[in-house]
Parts: sequence; structure tokens; C-alpha cells
Amino acid sequence: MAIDEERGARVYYARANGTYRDAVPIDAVGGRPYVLVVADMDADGAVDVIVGYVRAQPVVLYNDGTGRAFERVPFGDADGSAYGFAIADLDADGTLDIAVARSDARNVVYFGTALPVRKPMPSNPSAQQMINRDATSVADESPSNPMTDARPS
Ligand SMILES: [Ca+2]
Ligand SMILES: [Ca+2]
Repeated sequence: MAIDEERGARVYYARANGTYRDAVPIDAVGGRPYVLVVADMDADGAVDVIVGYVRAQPVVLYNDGTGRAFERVPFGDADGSAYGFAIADLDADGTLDIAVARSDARNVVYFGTALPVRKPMPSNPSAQQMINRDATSVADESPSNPMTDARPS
């Protein structure tokens, strides 16, 4: 897999002889992608792709299981520039969480309970709200009101 600022996220599928086919785009071109990681975010057995951008919402690209079709689901906010992701079950609740290192914005953790377990439609506003609801800063002392507290006071 690769990203670049001109062509977005792309996959190089390997051939049996050890070479690679031409790159296949898997994300919309528009933002400037800056970081990419893979993890099975919805625990369906298919590896998904998380892409971070310069001043745009990060996205999870949910793999339909073929590795050829991905459903794009933005999450979080568009503050700063995401340059690093770490994926782990940070709160040990059985769901993968996403820690995001950003420049020009606070570093944040998106807990897996706020990310869709089943694939929502990208245009579903209630799913988007569900993703945003539990976004909270790692430095936040009061996660009961995460969206307010995520803003610098
Ligand atoms: Ca998956
Ligand atoms: Ca978790």
C-alpha cells in the first residue's frame, strides 16, 4: 500500500512471481494524505485501511472482504495534520482504538466504541455523529463531555 499527496491511497497487489501490478486507487483524491495504517477495525476478518490527511478528517476505508472495494467512512475532526496513527485496544474493552499524532492540533484518541462495528453508509449522518461522539483528547480529564473538552480552552 502507498499514499502520496497527488494520487491518494493506492494498493499494489502482488503477483505470484514476486512483482506487483499497477497501483489501484482505493480512496477519493482531494485531500492531502499523510499517513496510512492497516488494521481490522470492525473485526470482520478483513484488513481495513486508516488514512490521515493534512487539515481534513481521517477516514477508515472498510474492506468488503475482497481487498478490492472499500467503503470510505470519515471520523473525528479536520484540525491540524495527522502524521501518525497507532492502533490498539487502549481501554481493553475488546474494540480497537485509534491514537492520532497531529501537528498544529492536539493529539487525540478515538475509542473503538465510537467507531462503527458494522459498516454504515458514508452518507449516514447518525453514524457520523456516533463516530464523533466519543472523540476525546488524550490530555482530557473529563471524557463525559469529549467534544467540548477536546477544544483548547
Ligand atoms: Ca474489517
Ligand atoms: Ca478499545
